[in-house]
Amino acid sequence: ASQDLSAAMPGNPNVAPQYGDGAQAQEGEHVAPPDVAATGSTTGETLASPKLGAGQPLIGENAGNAPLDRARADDTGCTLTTNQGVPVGDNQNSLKAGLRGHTLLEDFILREKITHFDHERIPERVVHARGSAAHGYFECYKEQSTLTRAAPFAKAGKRTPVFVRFSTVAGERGSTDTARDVRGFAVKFYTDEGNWDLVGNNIPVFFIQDAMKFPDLVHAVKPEPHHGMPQAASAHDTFWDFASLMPEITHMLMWVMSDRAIPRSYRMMQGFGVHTFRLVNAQGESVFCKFHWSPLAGTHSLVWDEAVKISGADPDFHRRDLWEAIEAGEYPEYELSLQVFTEEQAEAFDFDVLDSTKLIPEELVPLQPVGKMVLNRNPDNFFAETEQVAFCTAHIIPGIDFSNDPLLQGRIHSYVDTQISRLGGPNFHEIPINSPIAPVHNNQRDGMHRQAINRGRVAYEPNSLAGGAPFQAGPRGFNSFPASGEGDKVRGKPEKFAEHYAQARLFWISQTPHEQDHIVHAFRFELTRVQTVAIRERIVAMLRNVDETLAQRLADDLGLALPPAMPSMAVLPVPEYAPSPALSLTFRPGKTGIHTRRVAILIGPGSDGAQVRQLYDALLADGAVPRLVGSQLGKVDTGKGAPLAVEVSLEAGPAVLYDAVIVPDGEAAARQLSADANALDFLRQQYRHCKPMLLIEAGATLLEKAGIPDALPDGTPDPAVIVAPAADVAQALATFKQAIAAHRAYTRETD
Ligand code: HDE
Repeated sequence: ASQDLSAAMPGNPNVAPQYGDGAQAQEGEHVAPPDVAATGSTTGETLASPKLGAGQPLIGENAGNAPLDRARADDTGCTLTTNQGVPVGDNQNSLKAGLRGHTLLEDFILREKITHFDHERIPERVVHARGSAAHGYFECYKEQSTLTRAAPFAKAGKRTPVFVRFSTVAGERGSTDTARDVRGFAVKFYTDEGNWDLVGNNIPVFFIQDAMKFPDLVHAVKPEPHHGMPQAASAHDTFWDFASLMPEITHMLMWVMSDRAIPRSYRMMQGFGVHTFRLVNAQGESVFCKFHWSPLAGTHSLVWDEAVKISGADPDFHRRDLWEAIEAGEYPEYELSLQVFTEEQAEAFDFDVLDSTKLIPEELVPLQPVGKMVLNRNPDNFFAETEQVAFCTAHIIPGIDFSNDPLLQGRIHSYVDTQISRLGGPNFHEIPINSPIAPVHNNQRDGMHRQAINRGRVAYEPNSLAGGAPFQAGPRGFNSFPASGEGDKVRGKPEKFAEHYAQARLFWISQTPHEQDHIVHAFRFELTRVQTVAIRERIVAMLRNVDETLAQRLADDLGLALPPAMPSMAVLPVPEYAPSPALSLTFRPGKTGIHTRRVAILIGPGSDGAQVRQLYDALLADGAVPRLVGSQLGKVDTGKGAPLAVEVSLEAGPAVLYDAVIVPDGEAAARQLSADANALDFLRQQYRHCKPMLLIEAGATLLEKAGIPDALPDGTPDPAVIVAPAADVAQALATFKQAIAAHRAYTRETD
C-alpha cells in the first residue's frame, strides 16, 4: 500500500499549460517557442487541447481560453529580456563605475526593472477590494424568447462563457476572508451581443434605498479615518452610529447579522441581482425580473467563533477553498432563477419593487430556473484577471434593461467611473479579461494605453468616406425600453419606501431557533464593540419594531433597560407576512453530499493503519477531502500494514480548517494524542463548532480527555458524536457521512 494516500486525489483537466511540458525542461536546455502560426496560440494550446477537458470542449466553455490566449505569456525555457526584448546578460549586478563605485544613471536595465516595480500596484477597489474569481460557463436550460431576447437565453443548451468574482465589501485587499460581511457575487457574461455584467451580492437586499447615501454608508463602515481601525469589520461606532440613524437599514442588518454573512464557502452561498431589472423580448414587450443564483452545494455557513479563528489559521480560507475545488475538478455550480412579474403585479405589492431594501418573497413570485453556471477553470494570473476585471452595472445587452430603482440608477454611473481611476483610463475594456468576445466597432479613439490600432481616416459618423460604417444596428441593437413616467423634478421617495420593518420581521420569523440565536449573538458582539451607549440603545429601539423578543434578548445581553421603540415612518398600512422557509439557510441543503468536505483523520504511532486506509479511501470515493493530521510531519508506524505519512500537523492545520474529524482505533496513538494540547483543542473546537465527529474504539478515549460529552444537555445522544467499536466501522462511517452532508449539528451548540 502506498504511503501517499493523497496520490489518488482528483484533478482539474482545464488547466492552461503555463506550467506545462516545457516546465520540465532540463536546466540549460532551450525549449523552442510554440508554433504560434500553426496553433493561433502563444501557448501551443488549441481548442482541441486535451488540457481543456475531454479533448472536445464546446466553444465558449472556457471563457478565457480562446480569447485570452493571445495575451498569455509563458517564459518556460526562454531567455530573460528587457521589456523591449533585449536579452539581459547579467540580472545580478547593477552597472557601476568600478566594483565599489557609484551606480551609473546609464543602467537602463536596472532603471527599467525598478521603475516597473515601483508602479506594480494599482488602487484597490474602493469597496469589494478583497476578492477571488474563476472562469466558467452559463448553460441555458430552455429558450426564453417570450421573456427576453438576451443572448444567453436564446436556446436550450447554449453556453455563454462567464468570469465570476466573489468578494467581501469592507476589508482592504489583503484582509481576511471570513470577516462578517456581505459577499459580492459579480458575473460577467461574454455574450454574442456584448458583455453583460450581473453585479450582485449574496444577500438579496441592501443597506440603503438611494445612491445618494452610498458614500456615507461606505465611510461609516470602513476603518475610522483618524486611526484606520478596525480592518474588515462593521463592529465599531461609526457604522452603528450611521445604522442607528437610518431605519431603512433594518432589514439588511438582520441579514448581515445572520449566518449569511459568514459563509462556509463561496461555493455555498446564494447570489442575487438585488434590484428589479427588466426583461425585454424581440417584440419589445417587457416584464420585471429579479435574478437569483442558488448553489448546488447548498447554503452553508460557519459559526462566529470559527470564523474568527479561521482568520488567524488561514486568512485565505475562501480563496483557497474556491481554488482547490476547481483544481480538483469539483466545479462549483449555481442555478440561475428568475422571479418574473408585471408592472401591474408590482403595483399591488405592499412594498415598492424599486426599493432595494425589500425582497419579493418566493411565496409571492416563485423562482423560475432558467439555467446553470459552472465554474471550471482558475485564472492564470491573479492580477491580470481577478484584479483587472472591471464589472459595471452599465454593461447590459439587448433583452435586459434597468428599472428606476434609485440605487441601481446611481450604480450605472459609478462602476464605469471608478474603473477610469482604478485601471488608469477609458480603455479598460481592452484589457483581455474585460474585452468582449463580440466584435467592437465604433468611433471612440485614443486615450491612455490604447491597444486597438484603428485603421482609416474616418472616426466620425455620419460619414461617406467609409461608406457610412460602422452602421447603427437599428431595432437589432440595444434600444432602451420606452418606459413612461415623466414627473415633476423632485428629491424624495415614494410612500411605500417609508416602511422599514415588515420584511425585517419576515426574515426573523423565517429563521430556525439556532439561526435566531446567531442573530442575537452577532448583534451582541457588534454592539459590545461599540463604545457609545446611546448608539446601542438606538439599535435596540429600532429592533423593537422588528420583534420584541429579539429586542429584549439583546437589551438583556447588553445590560440595557429596554428603550421605547423608534417611531415608525410608515404612512401606509404595514404588511404582515407569514414565515418564508426559503429565507432560512436550511432551506437549501444542497445536492453534492459530502463532496469537497474536509475531514481530518487524527493519527499517531500505533493508529490502526488498515482502518485508516479504509476510511480515507471511502471518503475519497465519495468526493470528500480526507487529510491525515498528526502531532508532527513524518511517518508513523501503524500496527497493521505500511507506515502512514502525516500530511498536515495539528499546529498547521487546526480544527477550524476541517468540516469533520475522525479518531481511528489505536491505543498508543490515542495515548500520544491525549498528551498533545493541539489534539485536545482540535476535538474541543470541532465539538464547539457543531461538527461531526467519529471516534473508533480506543480513539474514543480522547473524548473524555478533552472533556467532551457524548450526549446533549437533555441526555439524548448527540447525533453527530459517533462512537463505534472497530467491528462497526462501516455502519458508523455511513452515519458519519450523513452528518457531514447535513453540515452541522446545531442542537449541540454551547456558545
Ligand atoms: Fe457596488 N461598487 N455600489 N454594489 N459592488 C463597486 O465598483 C456602488 C451595490 C458590488 O468584483 C465599485 O469596480 C454604488 C449593490 C460588487 O469587481 C463601485 C452603489 C450591490 C462589487 C461601486 C453600490 C453592489 C461592487 C468599487 C450604490 C449588489 C465588486 C469597485 C448606489 C447588488 C465587483 C468597482 C468586483 C463594486 C459602487 C451598491 C455589488 C465604487 C455607488 C446594491 C459585487 O463602483
